[in-house]
Amino acid sequence: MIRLSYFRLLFLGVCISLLYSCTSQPNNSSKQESVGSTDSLSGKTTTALSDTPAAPIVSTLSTAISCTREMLPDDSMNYMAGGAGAYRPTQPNPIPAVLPAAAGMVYIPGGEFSMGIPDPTRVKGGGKEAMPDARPIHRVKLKAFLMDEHEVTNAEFAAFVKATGYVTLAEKKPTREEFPDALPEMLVAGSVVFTPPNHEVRLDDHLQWWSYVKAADWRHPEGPSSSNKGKEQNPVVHIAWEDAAAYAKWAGKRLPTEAEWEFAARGGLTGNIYAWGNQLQPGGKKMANIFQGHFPERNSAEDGYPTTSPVKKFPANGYGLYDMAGNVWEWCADWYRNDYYTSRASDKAWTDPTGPADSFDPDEPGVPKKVQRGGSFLCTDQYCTRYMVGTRGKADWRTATNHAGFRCVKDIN
Ligand SMILES: [Ca+2]
Ligand SMILES: [Ca+2]
Repeated sequence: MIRLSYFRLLFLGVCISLLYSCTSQPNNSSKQESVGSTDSLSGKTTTALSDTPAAPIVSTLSTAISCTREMLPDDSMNYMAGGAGAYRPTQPNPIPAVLPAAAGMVYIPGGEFSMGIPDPTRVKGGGKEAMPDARPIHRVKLKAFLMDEHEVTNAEFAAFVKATGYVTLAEKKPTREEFPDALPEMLVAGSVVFTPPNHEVRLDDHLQWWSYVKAADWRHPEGPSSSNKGKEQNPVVHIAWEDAAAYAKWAGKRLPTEAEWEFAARGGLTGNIYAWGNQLQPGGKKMANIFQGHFPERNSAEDGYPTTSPVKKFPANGYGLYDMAGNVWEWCADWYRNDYYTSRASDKAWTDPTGPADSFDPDEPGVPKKVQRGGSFLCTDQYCTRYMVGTRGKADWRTATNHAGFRCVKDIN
């Protein structure tokens, strides 16, 4: 990225005239020490009081930050013209002197923040989708909670299966009752796998790179001849929503609401495009496992990972959360409706929202969908820029794929 001082000075001049509410305040939040007696493989946790006093959560972000910081002048103006002026400062709740904690989880203070994203097509690298489902930007207020610092791994999920004998949806043979029109050969256990063509294709038909693969499941992420051995620290994949919810319940946790997920992903910042700021690769540094090359046929994997990466290989955000952009999509508790944010159009702060009562996606009416967030190793500005922090994803809640997993949250009693 070009980061010439001349442009930065010019950008500052532009922003002084543009910014009114699109700013953050000095952050007074705090970072916890990891304490507790949780077995990191089992995922089971017990909330315990840390005897470690609170320290800054966002220690490097204590100076004033605008939602257009580090943008070039055109991007800054276009971001504001796209609606970024609706952002108001993230205001975290007061931080207790002694933080509740559980091993492998981080304290998210909750508070008020502005949720959603301006039209990203206006900014460099913003992709081709205007994403109206993520507007209007609206105000949300949340209680504090704990969140897994990383996506649930294969090792953690294996411990769950070992303890419970749980069988995922992908491992079960689909029934004639559920799919009355399916051909007999299609009624086999399996899951959806990214199977890229060997040549350039139009991007208007995702079936050109997605296939239903017999016997693909969390132990066999690319199909029966593949294995997750050696990938114990990679996020588990081929997880339907009910599988994620079952794991969360066993672990004494739950899936995050969409609002909790976004608050956590923003890491204390206000209105930034990414979980870490406004440059996809600040100083040339890869910040997330996404897709490089030419989608879908040529994955150059310049970030080191053509598929999933072990968790925590890329920098954490301001709250100490890893892979909130990319690696695998993460299931949220909420149903997906494309018009849900429209119902939030108000100056009031919506308190602890849990999403709409039902699901509707005009792209596939009649298919119940849950929210997924954060994008995956397949996201690129050529096709899907949903590693941008305010964007929304969705998926059939009974479909598993090899680029979707989850992480959990836990209430603070
Ligand atoms: Ca990658
Ligand atoms: Ca992720």
